[in-house]
Amino acid sequence: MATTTHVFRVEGMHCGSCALLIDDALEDLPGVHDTQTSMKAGSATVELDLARSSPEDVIAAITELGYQATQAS
Ligand SMILES: [Cu+2]
Repeated sequence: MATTTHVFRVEGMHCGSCALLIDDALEDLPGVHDTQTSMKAGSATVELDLARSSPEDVIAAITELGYQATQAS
């Protein structure tokens, strides 16, 4: 299966646990192979199998936790 890397800008993180919380939630999404969320950078980098989840699904999962996410690349 093929994965592609997607970068999301995330607003509203205020500490390292916010980033861990987001990583945990994203790893539960089908088709997510790796995530790296950085509070410092205000971003989440996600290795995603687009056949199983879309960037919109990633945004929805982050939004559900109370943060604002937009796709950066
Ligand atoms: Cu926090």
